[in-house]
Amino acid sequence: MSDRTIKVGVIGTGGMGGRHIHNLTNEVSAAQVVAVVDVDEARQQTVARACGATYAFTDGYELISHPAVEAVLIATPDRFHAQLTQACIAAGKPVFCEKPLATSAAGAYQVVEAEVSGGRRLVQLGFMREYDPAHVKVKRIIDSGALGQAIGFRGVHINPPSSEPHSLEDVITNSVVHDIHSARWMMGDEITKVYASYVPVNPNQPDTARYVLVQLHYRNGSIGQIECNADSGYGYEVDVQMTGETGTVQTNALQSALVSRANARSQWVEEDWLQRFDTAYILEAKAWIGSLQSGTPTGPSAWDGYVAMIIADACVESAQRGQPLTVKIFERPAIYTR
Ligand code: ISE
Repeated sequence: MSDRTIKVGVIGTGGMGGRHIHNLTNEVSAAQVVAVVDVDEARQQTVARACGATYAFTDGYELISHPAVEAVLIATPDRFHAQLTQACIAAGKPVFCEKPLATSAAGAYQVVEAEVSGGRRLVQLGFMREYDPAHVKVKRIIDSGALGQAIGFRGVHINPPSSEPHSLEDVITNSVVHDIHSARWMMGDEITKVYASYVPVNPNQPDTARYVLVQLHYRNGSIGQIECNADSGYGYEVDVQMTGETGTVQTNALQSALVSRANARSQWVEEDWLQRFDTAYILEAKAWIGSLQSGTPTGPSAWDGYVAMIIADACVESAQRGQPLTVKIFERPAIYTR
């Protein structure tokens, strides 16, 4: 394990990119943000000054090929993820890519193909629920066998109030994709069938989604369910529950204190994922930088991103057709050991 500093370039300095830059600069002593990219030049300059980055560009590909950049973090809008990740692989640079890996399974597969043909794992994907202490506790208990064999997964995902209607595709590939990954990771098994249903924002806009429910079937005979509210109107919550043969285990919906006052009980609800998963983002960044120091890849892989997109695509199609769909998962290439 080396303790050398890893010089990171970050593409995208908005909400998520800004948080990653903050964490890499202030929470991960072995990381140094040396370059940033944003099409918004004013923001790019402000962020570069604040984190001490020497280089600032408007073009992600310029950052990827810059010799001062050893590793890349991608936090752009989803539609740019796959191509930028492939450029990092082509340059032989380790890359942390925010989820989703691509906006379709076909796009995600191209990343997997590029990584496999290079013969080594370079990609870590931002399915950060794997670093959330509440999720990790549930996973440990289920994996310990204390509740017997796991037979059920339940994921509840409540998004903050939203002023814009979201498309069905967007809700599934941007939000539900997290729960799809959690469903695979928690159960330690593959999903073989999905049945998705949804309520559009209004009946005249059937390509929008306000609320999505997905039923899952696993290869091992277990079943699962994902509920996603795209516009809660009140705050942000993410929880998982696992059912075992002899008991259940679940994350605690809210971490805040329970206040009783004037004949009422209340609890503060987080505003968004940056608040709810603040610790997870720090632990995720530490794990990524640690893995670059040790040379041992860790965390969710491009394969996980690809499989999640196969299932996400199937959910979109299932919801549109109103029918359950069988999902075919291909053999996992040898470079993806976990
Ligand atoms: C957002 O992009 C995230 O990644 C959050 O973790 C997720 O909960 C939210 O639904 C997404 O829109």
